Amino acid sequence: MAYTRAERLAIDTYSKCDTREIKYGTAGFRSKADQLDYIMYRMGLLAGLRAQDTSAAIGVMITASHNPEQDNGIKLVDPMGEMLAPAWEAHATTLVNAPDDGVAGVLEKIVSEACIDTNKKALVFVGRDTRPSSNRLRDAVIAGVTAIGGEVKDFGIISTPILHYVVTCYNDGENYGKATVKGYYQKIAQAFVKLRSSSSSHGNYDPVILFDGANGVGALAMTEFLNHLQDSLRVTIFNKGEGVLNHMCGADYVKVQQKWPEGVPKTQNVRCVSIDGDGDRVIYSVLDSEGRFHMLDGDKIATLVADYLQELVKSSGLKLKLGLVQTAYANGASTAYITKQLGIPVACARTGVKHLHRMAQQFDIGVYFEANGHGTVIFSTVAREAIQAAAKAKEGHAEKLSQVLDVINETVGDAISDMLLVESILHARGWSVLDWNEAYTDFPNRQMTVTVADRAVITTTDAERECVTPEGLQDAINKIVSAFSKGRSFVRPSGTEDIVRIYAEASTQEEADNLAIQVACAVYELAGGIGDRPKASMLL
Ligand code: 16G
Ligand code: MG
Repeated sequence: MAYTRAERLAIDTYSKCDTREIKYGTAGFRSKADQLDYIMYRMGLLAGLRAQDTSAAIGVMITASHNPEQDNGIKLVDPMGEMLAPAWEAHATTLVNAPDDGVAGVLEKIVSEACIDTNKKALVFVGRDTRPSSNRLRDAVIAGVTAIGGEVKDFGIISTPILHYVVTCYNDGENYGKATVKGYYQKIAQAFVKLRSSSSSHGNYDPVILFDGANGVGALAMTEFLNHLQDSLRVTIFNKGEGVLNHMCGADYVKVQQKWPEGVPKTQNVRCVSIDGDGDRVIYSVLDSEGRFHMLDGDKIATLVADYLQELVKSSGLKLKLGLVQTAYANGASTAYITKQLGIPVACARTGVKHLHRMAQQFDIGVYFEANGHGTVIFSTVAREAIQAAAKAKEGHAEKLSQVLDVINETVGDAISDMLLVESILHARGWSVLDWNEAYTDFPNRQMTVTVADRAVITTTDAERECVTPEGLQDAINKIVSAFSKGRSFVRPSGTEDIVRIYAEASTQEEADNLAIQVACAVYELAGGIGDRPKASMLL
């Protein structure tokens, strides 16, 4: 097929406005929204080819997640809800970096390299977040898909996990569930309500929740969930869209700033559930009777979930290998608790859900969470079948385990499904959020960022825990860390922004702050820092 028409549109309507080389990053392309039109158009073209390549529907999500409202981004979803395959990330990068009059050539090259039958149907599912720019960018994606003769099913404003869910369901012949937005709400909500009615323990559990919707799509999703939850939870939704998206609220703000979100009343002893701008991350927090702030992040959720699932597996007499996947950002206290107290194996993956997801597949039951609240649980086919058989035979808690399985959105991290899972476990255990928080105490930690001329000079190994280049940087970090009690620190180039990230952990907050500043200075000196030298006022 000649792609003359596709190239014509690339030149006339979606002309490239950027000459910088850009790369399909951790979660696709992300930048200021006004620089994205040509990228969206080209990703529409690519999604169409990928659909022909896989003979399946491909998902396109338009969102910049927790980034500021003026940003936007795009990520492609492969047939079984996974992130785009690495070979296609490379195609995406090539296509986006081609000049306008090189678009047809790149498309032809992809077709020949991947041996694509271009007569095949190309079906693309498109979803978008609530950003004002998402509407326009959606049109650019549609223009791309249709320029190569493909067809679009536009799901409108939906959360990222809903898009992953409908793509998966459609492509697996609706085994996993109905491939509709309504089907998503119904499956997860019904499983939750059923699980709750079969569990009797209440103890310190209280169904009252303050929900921080980050002024984004998650607030809409929670509103819809409430229509299906039959009053099992008493949720009040704040930051519904009246304020600016992700601004001083939402999961990323609460996690990084370690602060209660703006816009949510400071009611003591009532938990707040914060989600991010596209509804795939969740963070819990609470103010205790003295008004002290406690945060329960992805690590705390992972430990709660892994511990509970392990208990259900054991009591059902099942021999399934359960493991937990974290990243270098996992608090050291959580890793120690999981391995020493719970006896559950822990693996460490590079940042980015796709890396954790792949590593979690080595277990029968793989629990994976980033500290930032992004994660889920995945079950192998063997595990799923064993659980279902044991549930039928009414062995131990197998029935409960099979109900838990239905509350989980396995296709990708899903803030609300994760929240419902946490609520199910707290309810079953009869725990308040403060009871849950007592499992272990986080080591004080701090994050910082440094801007350098070229962040690619920093390369890492050992799941980003060690720097390979620039020379001398890791030695410098080791030396700095050795002076701190219980010190740990690592640096990595961000996959979503043009910055280097620094993480530091130590036995007091003051030490963690100092450690972060010293390591940031080492990065600044050895990796070509630009702008102001790192100082205390730049701590995140
Ligand atoms: C993206 C990733 C998230 C990761 C974050 C790291 C997905 C779907 N999302 O949001 O998992 O934690 O990037 O950002 O993979 P950074 O590279 O800027 O630190
Ligand atoms: Mg997100």
